[in-house]
Amino acid sequence: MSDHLFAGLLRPERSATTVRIGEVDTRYAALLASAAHVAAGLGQAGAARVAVHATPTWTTVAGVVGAVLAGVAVVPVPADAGAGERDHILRDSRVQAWLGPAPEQDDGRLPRLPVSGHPLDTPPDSWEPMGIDSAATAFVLYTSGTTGTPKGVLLSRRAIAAGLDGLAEAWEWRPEDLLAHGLPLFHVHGLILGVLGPLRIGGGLWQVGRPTPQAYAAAARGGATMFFGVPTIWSRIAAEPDHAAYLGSARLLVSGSAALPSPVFERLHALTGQRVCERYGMTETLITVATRADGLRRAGRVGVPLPGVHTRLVGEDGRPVPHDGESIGDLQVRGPTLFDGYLGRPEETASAFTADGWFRTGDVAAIEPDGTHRIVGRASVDLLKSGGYRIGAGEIESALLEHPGVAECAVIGVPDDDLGQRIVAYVVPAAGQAVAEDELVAHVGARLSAHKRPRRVVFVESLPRNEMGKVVKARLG
Ligand code: MLC
Ligand code: AMP
Repeated sequence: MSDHLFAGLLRPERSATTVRIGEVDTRYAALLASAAHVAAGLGQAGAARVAVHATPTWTTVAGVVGAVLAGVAVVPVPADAGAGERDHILRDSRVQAWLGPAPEQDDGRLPRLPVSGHPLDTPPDSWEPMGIDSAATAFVLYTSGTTGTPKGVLLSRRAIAAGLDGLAEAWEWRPEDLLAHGLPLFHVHGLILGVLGPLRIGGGLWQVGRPTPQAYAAAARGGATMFFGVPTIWSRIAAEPDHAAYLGSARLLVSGSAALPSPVFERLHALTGQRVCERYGMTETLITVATRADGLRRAGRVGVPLPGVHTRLVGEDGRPVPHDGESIGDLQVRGPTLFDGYLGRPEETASAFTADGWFRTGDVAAIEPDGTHRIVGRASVDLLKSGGYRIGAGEIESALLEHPGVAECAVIGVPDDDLGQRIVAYVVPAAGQAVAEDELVAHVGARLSAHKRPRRVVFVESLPRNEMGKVVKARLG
């Protein structure tokens, strides 16, 4: 079966729809023309999988859209990735080229395929949109697990189409909408929902740059009707009543990627008259559960499964947990939005699913009798969420252990009003080594993404361990 991901973009009557990416303010027609040049170039180069240095810029959007038009899989490389993480992603994904500019520090090993830095008016003469197999991989998104290096999540065109169509239905997302956000363009939230979402629907897109309260207020004044944000963004907006007030004109404020604290929900309601619409998802599953635009919006509730998605709760004993709103269990999901596995990791893929084909989210939840979900937390202390970014404690611990001044370490997430969780590293210094906190923070930043740097390093003589010798993280912090 073939399917075009950009149904909206390919409709000529939408050609005047707004596309604003930072300073570039243009229209769908120019994005399509620019992307067609990229697609034509990819066809000539014969690349099947390319890396995009996913800065929040026009070249990223034109490059990604061009690759999707051409049926070439994109591997977004986080804009702030350190050398170690970038090398891992490039090696593990076996990309054949950079599409658009490579990061400054790149070693030049991969060829670079050009993407125009500004919108083009006309498509190449010879280019026609092709039907692409909907089972083909559209993206390989790298994401952290509890241990080890980030894994490449294979997302097909059909999973993305199903996820976006489900959200369009749930949120009554229409071509008349103008979506604004300031999310990074290398994750599900900012890239799949925040860029491909409006393009599939035929609605306007406005990436505002840094997601400050001022920028969101300016977008509201400029006619944006829908806003996406992670809870950190919403909590910063809630702290600035003058800017928040402008969002009262929006049709829908949406929060996701981490739990939205109830006081932030209430404060935004008081300031804007809007109840934020919360939804829940993962890189591996896309968005599976969402509050509907016409549904009851309550603090702490993330809504109901999207069309075709099924969810269930399983207890520690493996038995079903009742959907009574009180009982909690491990949340498992099934449906058309799921990924096709971790690239090159069949064992980890197999263990992510139950024997009867349900994906284990690793989140703990309760489900009300009417199907409304409440996310209670994560089963593992080793998977953190800070500013909406998913961060594996093990990855930071491995990076710290590469420093000669570190003998042992343990990384935890400490509750934080702004970020949800703040990364704190407990470090036992190597005998005879003097090491400073700043040096270890910079050491992590040079290897991993900037947002994985510990906010604090606590030096200790030893780590608390149980009788098996395993570090007991509950006794830290
Ligand atoms: C940060 N800083 C540090 C530091 N950590 N400095 C020293 N040591 C450290 N450890 C610096 C930063 O570089 C920045 O500097 C300043 O401190 C403030 O950083 P911050 O607190 O992180 O704020 P900010 O940069 O404003 O970022 C907040 C944010 C960001 C919310 C904008 O976290 C963000 O974009 N989050 C979105 C994550 C996301 O998209 N997740 C979706 C995953 S998909 P300076 O100089 O730059 O100011 C998914 C599926 C789903 O989850 O359900 O959606
Ligand atoms: P990621 O793979 O980066 O998309 O992170 C997925 C994780 O984000 C999920 O497993 C949840 O732990 C968390 N998450 C996403 N949305 C929400 C939400 N609305 N409430 C609570 N946690 C969320």
